[in-house]
Amino acid sequence: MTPKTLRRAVEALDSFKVETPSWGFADTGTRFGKFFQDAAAIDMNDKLADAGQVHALTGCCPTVAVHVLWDFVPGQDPKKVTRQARQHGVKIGSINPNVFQDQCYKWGSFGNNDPKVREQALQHCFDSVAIMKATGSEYLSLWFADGISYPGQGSIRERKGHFTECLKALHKQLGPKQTMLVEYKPFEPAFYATDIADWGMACLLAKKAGSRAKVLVDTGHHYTAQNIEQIVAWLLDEDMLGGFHFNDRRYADDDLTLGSIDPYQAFRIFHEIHCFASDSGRMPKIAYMIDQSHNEKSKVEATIQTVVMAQELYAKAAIVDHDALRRAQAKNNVIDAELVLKKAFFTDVAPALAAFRKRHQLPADPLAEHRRQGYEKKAAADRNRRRKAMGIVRGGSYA
Ligand code: AFD
Ligand code: MN
Ligand code: MN
Repeated sequence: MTPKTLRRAVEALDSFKVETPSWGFADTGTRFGKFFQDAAAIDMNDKLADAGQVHALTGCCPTVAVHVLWDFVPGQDPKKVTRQARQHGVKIGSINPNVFQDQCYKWGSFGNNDPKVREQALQHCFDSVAIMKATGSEYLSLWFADGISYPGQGSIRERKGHFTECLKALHKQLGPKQTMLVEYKPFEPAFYATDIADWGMACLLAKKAGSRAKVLVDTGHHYTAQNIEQIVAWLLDEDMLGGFHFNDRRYADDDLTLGSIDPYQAFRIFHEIHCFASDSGRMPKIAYMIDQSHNEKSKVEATIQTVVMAQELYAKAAIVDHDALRRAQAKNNVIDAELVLKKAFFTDVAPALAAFRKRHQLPADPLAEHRRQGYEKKAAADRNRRRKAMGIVRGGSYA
């Protein structure tokens, strides 16, 4: 790295923050089964302790995304969770309503043809906005499982109308410093027509909802051949990019750790953002968040791995020589233009990560330090003991 690229990379790392998901620390699985981990978080305090450990080691994860119903049991004071977060050195970040698990949502939430169910889903989202006010959260992160699985099952346009009305009503509840993020997903659990299936639908719905609604790009929510960075560039240009849910995927919404399958794609996404900032002279406000579930990998280690990978790819994208790129593009020098990106992508940014960590008194190798501390072993022993005392029995045969 030259002194100039080192400086650019460290400056980028200083400004890069990524939010960890509370649900990434708890027991999860697939629709084929759950495989439990001894160190999996039992309750919100455990999740915040794990998130605190990731932030203490990486220095760039000050906030934790939480899921209403999973993390805020009805009647629990959100301010208590806010205090717990502070005790672990983190803050509550985005609030994720849950309008996809209750039995009443079998035929959808905002897209349901029963106005009473739509009302119930809307009320849950209003309650989630109230939680935002208590936790001081800036983002309401909306994902809907809504859709139809068979041709003819429902009216696509009618459902679009219901979503438009509900998102508009929800937008009215937001405070001046709050933003709602509309997430899209092509399929799963609906398998014929998901109501918010792509970035265009999310963008149109967000625009109709109001000025504090933006689009959330979950990197796992695209068909295999889709060019995600092209979507990101369009949303940036429309000032409609609200944030990301980062994960990697081989086939669909696999929720694998970022960069485990295609690190170059994540680099290209970050490149579009740095390129926009270079062209426009301003870095847009973007909520970088992780949305992964760790079934094979141990949860805190997988989260540390993801965060370090995100930092590395963000720093690589930050050192692209935009002037050289523009010159090559102006002359249609295809290979030279491509080599500008490749040069940055293949630059070893370890010196910048080392300088960033030294500047912030962080361990040189966060994962090694986590293992040296024996955090996981201690957490497993503590949580197994508590599960036993609480009479929690997990697992059991498939039958
Ligand atoms: C699932 C959904 C979506 C959502 C996340 C958290 O596919 O990505 O953001 O759960 O609710 O992964
Ligand atoms: Mn997501
Ligand atoms: Mn997902």
